[in-house]
Amino acid sequence: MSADAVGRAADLLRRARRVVVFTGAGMSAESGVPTFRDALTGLWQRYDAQTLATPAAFHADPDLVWGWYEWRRAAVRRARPNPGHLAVATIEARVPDSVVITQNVDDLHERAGSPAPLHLHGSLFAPRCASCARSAPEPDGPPEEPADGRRTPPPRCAGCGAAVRPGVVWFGEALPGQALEAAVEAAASCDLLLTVGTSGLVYPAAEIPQVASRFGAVVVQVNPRETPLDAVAEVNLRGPAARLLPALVD
Ligand code: BJW
Ligand code: ZN
Repeated sequence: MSADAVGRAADLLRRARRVVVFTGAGMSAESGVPTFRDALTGLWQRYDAQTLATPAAFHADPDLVWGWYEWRRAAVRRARPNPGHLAVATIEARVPDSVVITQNVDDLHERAGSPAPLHLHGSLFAPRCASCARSAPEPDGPPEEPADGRRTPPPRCAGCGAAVRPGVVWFGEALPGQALEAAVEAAASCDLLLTVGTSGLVYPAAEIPQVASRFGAVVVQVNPRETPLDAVAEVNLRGPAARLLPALVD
């Protein structure tokens, strides 16, 4: 990674008045939260998305799906924000007109001090009824780490008695309308979009950097690997978020 590219990106960031930070799973990788598609460590290398992350999967085997998300919720509870999350919060504090848009279902941006990231793919911490959509309390505990793969029956809705489901967006489901609208609007009106740690493969979220570019923003990317977003990025910083983002705000 050339110091020049970092310096150039830092300069663009300093001059920007409206900033969007768009994040994916790579943002939290150095906090110990696995990504989805990385070759050795990605969740979809070890688990089948079709049997865990679709409405049909939950319908077919709610205990399997709920247990898997309980395991992930417990792992995120133990994780801590990394220096990259802190740098994002610093950008927000410096640039009043900034918006954080995340595909992540963890709460590490919030715990690093980002007040209200837009969660395009929902949250591990906002379960709701699978039938009437009433929000449900986050289950207590579990005190000990639930075993990976342990089936756990989901709680029942206090209103209608149906199963409670994780508050995340599964394949084939619509993204939360308000968050998506706010994200598109922020992307269309920013002057710099910083995309961090996303493969840019999952739509419609992957359109966000493309919208920013189409409306004239400069796109800066932080990712150790090539992605389809290289095509719209004016600066590509190839490296890990926890090292490169602090270098951008130093
Ligand atoms: C680092 C790093 C470090 C590593 N530092 N970087 C157009 C074409 C084809 C298909 C579709 C299409 N439009 C829609 C679809 C279908 C589908 C889709 O996109 N499929 C593609 C995979 C082909 N999309 C949907 O189904 C969406 N819904 C939809 O379209 O609804 C239509 C509809 C409208 C109206 C009514 C009804 C329906 C929903 C998508 C939901 C995605 N859900 C998931 C799971 C969330 C819950 C959970 O956590 O279990 O969201 S899938 C998973 O992928 C998760 C992520 O948010 C999402 C994106 O992944 P992300 O964040 O980019 O992670 P990775 O692992 O892919 O990449 C990590 C990156 O980090 C890599 O590049 C690394 O190099 C990098 N990295 N270490 C910085 N240290
Ligand atoms: Zn209900």
